[in-house]
Amino acid sequence: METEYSEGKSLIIASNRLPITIKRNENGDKQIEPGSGGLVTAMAPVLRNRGGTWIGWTGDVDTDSFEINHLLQSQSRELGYLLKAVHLSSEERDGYYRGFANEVLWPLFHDFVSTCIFDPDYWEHYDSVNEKFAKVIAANARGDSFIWIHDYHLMRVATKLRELGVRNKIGYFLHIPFPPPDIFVRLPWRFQIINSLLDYDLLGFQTNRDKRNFIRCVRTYVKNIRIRGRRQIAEGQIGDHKLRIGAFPISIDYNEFARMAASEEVSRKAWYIHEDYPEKQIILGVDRLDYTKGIPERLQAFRNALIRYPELRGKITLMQIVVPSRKQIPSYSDLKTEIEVLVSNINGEFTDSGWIPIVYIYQSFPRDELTAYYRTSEIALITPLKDGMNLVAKEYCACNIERTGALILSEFTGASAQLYKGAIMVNPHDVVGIADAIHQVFHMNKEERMSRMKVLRRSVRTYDIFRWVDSFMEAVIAKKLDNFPVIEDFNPVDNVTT
Ligand code: GDG
Repeated sequence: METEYSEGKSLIIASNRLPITIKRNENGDKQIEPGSGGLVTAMAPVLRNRGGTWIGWTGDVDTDSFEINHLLQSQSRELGYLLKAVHLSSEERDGYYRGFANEVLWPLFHDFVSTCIFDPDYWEHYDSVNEKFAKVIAANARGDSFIWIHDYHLMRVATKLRELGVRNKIGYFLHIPFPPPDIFVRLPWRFQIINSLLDYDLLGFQTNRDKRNFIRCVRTYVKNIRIRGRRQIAEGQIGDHKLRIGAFPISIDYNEFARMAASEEVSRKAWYIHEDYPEKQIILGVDRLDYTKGIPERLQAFRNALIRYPELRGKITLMQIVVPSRKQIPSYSDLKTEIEVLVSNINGEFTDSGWIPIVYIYQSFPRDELTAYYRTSEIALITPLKDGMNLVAKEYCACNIERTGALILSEFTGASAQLYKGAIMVNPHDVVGIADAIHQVFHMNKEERMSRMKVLRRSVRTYDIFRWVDSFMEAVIAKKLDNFPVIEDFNPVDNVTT
């Protein structure tokens, strides 16, 4: 899709973190390594084509800003677009990032209301750091720049930019779910947040459900707004300000994952991984350490499957990869302990000669190694209690080049809207239902697996990350909004067969 923006208007991206990591070399000097996620891959050519700028925090605090800016400058030359840092003090990091973003918005938007810590100091820092971001953006924006803000850390940025007199078009994409009104209402700063979101020109959500939740909140808590609901993209007006509200399910660089999975190196790695588990089906779980990902419930479901279906013992191995995350937040280290106790109890209960039921890995892997795990596993078990999208599900499908893998997927992931036709859908709170799904998939014949995987792979291939970027940018300026494909949410009633 060719858009006005892809034809030359400059682009500014702002996200909490810059797409880089700062490391120290053997001499102790700082050096920068570029990031490699799907978003960076998709945005890099667009940014490069128009000399764009990516603005964000480096992840370090109280740093020598002169030194960091200098390092970013030379990295920018290599990348072909500019990287600009927002520098934070340790107080700002604690209040804005660890506090308001990760102990208020993250749990609230994932329906974990009782986990929220509504500390007014967090809010003050969130507000002032959003202003700090806005100042850096304003200093780098040109008259024609399109400004694209990412995620829950930066909801107030449009308001701050407008206060600074910036009149450019500003888009916003929320990577996590948007809660329904009865949850959102608990937020002490609900009016500030919702009104800030209405300052954007385009608001993007992962699914239609998130978009509908947002519109319901707006209708409940905002006066004098008109919203005409179209199916994929709605149009709103408040005073003179017009905005668009759409669902844009984020995706992955499908071709890159499929290519990597087919490479000789990954094929070899995949073979070596499976060699240790002969004549067993590997069930793979890959998650950041996070209470939203449903890891304890998944382990309980696996245990339930071993109890109720003894023929599975010795024939399946759950390989659970947990990637370290947000270590400084106490609830995350409690979760780690809970998972480790469960793994050890289940292994203690069922281990038999030549078979350990659960292989637990607490580490982060290089991408090619992760791809080898995807490729070699017969089943992916993805059961978050709530997830904006879940890219792991899409990556598993892209890497399943033999097309004999099966995907068991939580109905509370954003990915379920797109993948429910090929996946086996489960309620992640229902340990018996997940156990039944494991049993069903274990016995599923090759033809059914292949026809399901074909549907999954086609969908991920068609709606890849490049299409996602294009459709978001197109939605800012499109004259007609009817051309955007409608992706219906999964409805559990579709699963009921009796
Ligand atoms: C948020 C939202 C939304 C995982 N382990 C390793 C590794 N990963 C990569 C995966 C995948 C990414 O991390 C995880 O993405 P998810 O989408 O599954 O989950 P969140 O981190 O919670 O992401 C989520 C997403 O934003 C995008 O909008 O889908 O709902 O919560 O890409 O491959 N990468 C490497 N080593 C690992 O060990 N290199």
